[in-house]
Amino acid sequence: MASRTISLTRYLVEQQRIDGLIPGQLRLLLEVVARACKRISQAVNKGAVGDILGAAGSENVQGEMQKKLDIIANEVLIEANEWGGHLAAMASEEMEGIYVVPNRYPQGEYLLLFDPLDGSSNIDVNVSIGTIFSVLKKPEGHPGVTEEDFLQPGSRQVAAGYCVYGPQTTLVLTVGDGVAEFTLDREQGSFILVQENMRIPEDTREFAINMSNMRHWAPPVKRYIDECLAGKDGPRGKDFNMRWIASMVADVHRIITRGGIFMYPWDKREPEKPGKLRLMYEANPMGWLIEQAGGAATNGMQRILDIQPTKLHERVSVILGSKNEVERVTSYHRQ
Ligand code: P6P
Repeated sequence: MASRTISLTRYLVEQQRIDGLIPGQLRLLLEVVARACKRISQAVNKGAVGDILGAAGSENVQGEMQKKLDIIANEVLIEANEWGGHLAAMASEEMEGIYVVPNRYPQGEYLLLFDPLDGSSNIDVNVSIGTIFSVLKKPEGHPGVTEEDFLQPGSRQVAAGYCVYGPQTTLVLTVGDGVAEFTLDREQGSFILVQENMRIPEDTREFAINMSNMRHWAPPVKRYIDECLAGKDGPRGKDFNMRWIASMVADVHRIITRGGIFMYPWDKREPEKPGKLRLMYEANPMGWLIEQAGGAATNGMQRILDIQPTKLHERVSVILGSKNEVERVTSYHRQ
């Protein structure tokens, strides 16, 4: 009896054959990223045994203290992707500028952006973390590659996904034809398809936000959360539950799996910054995945994927998840 399991490789080959959405070079890119995620998963799973927990003693471009695993994950993704000939350059949360593929390797037509290990504050306490990635095409018409080539709105992505390093190691990705989920079978060493066409319920009773920031929120966000907290006797007429893992990958995976709304809104602690999360390698890939699964993603005023970036590490306010809830919060911003 032939195996009924479909590996990531077989899924990508079949998708390529069926709808041409995955040209050969993009299929190669996605397989290389998945292989890098497997290696990151092995490193994460070692924990203290691998002497890789704790601070690296350095800061990243965001001014955040780097963990050893942040740097390891970044290096794994760079080394896995630089020689294959599918990329022109990469950009990472952990690096100030872009990483242009060295001349000793062939240059490709894709640009890869990633947050190599999102949720770093959870690494040392054994809570789920993950890798987020986004793929753009290098603009044609000029030789070489510059940072400006990366500054494309999220609607121009050709692939996006994340890998959650949790009780399972799960890869979720889209190339614009719905969202597919793969779980790592460590015995085979392969990502196995477990779900296609993931769908987010349009309504939810579960919100995800860091409540400790409540006093800093803008009125529309405060109004929305107050209504949720008022429960069935309040204007929403139903009780809500709250989850906040402080790992965007884990919160988004829960929402893609069972619905919910995730919010990291602007707040007045740093009024000059539009938000904490990054547009290019957190909000854009997650926003496209959420939309491809039937949800919505805005910054409170406009669709995340329509935002024209002005710099590589641009921050943004993020409201994403179950469509009807995101539309409600966004409508409060417009009143
Ligand atoms: P806070 C992790 O550092 C992260 O970038 C996201 O993964 C997560 O949703 C958010 O920040 C958590 O932020 O302020 O609650 O620690």
